[in-house]
Amino acid sequence: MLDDILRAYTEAIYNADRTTALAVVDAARASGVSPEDIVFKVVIPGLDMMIKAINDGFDTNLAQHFMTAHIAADVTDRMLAQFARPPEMVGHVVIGTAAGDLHTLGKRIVMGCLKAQMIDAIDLGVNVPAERFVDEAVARGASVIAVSAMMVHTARGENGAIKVRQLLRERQLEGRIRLVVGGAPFRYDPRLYQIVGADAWADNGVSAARVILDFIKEARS
Ligand code: B12
Repeated sequence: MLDDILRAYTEAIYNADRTTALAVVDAARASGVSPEDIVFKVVIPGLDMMIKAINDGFDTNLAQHFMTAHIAADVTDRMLAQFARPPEMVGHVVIGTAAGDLHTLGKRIVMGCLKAQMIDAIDLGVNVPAERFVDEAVARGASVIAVSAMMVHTARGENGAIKVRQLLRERQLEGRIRLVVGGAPFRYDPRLYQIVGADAWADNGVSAARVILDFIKEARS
């Protein structure tokens, strides 16, 4: 039965069809499938299939990418509330857009991908000052700060990732907290992440989740 549910769910997300994806999940719950099975045997495998399609260069588009992450985050949030035992998060990340930047779409996709991988992604919103990234990361025990910047001046600017790096260094947090960046300017110049002092970058939500998960595992080992 789970195979049929996964097939129907995957078809819906490939069609960027949120209504059908949620209906598949609701029908599965009504027929007795547990919230844990929905997350681990439907949502995450569905996301993995989309990751594979993107990596293999199949003809996936932004709507599919966006809706997959969005639906995954939505369903995961709803199912987590129904878990028999609270699930163990694999780690914590603070994420936001750089100071001066109000673009939200990319960050939302990344968050969806993180949540579906059981990563506690704490959304600091848009136009986030560097100090706040660092303060919140410390307060929330996050092992990764994720900065999204869509414009050249917010990606390279003095108040963005460069300042976050400076603060991490000054407060001697570099061994504990990794800095990951993303957004269009990093795609145009794949060396830019090093120039702004980040530990890594990723060009989409799926690879972002992979890079961040690797850093979380490294911090736990
Ligand atoms: C939509 C959009 C807007 C919308 C934003 C709506 C919203 N709620 O987000 C609105 C209309 C509000 C807007 C405003 C502006 N925009 Co605008 N905008 C865009 C546009 C068309 C698409 C951006 C987008 O959403 N892309 C889709 C998402 C999914 O892609 P993404 O952000 O790259 O995210 C993916 C990856 O980069 C990665 N990623 C993203 N973040 C992160 C973070 C981490 C940690 C990791 C690992 C990965 C990662 O994963 C994501 C998912 O796959 C771009 C053009 C373009 N083609 O990029 C211009 C663009 C970014 N905007 C631009 C400009 C100039 C502006 C304005 C200044 C315009 C104006 N004069 O007012 C304002 C700036 C407002 C501000 N202070 O931020 C310029 C920037 C130019 C530059 N070189 O710096 C662009 C490039 C357009 C252009 N060609 O001129 N914009």
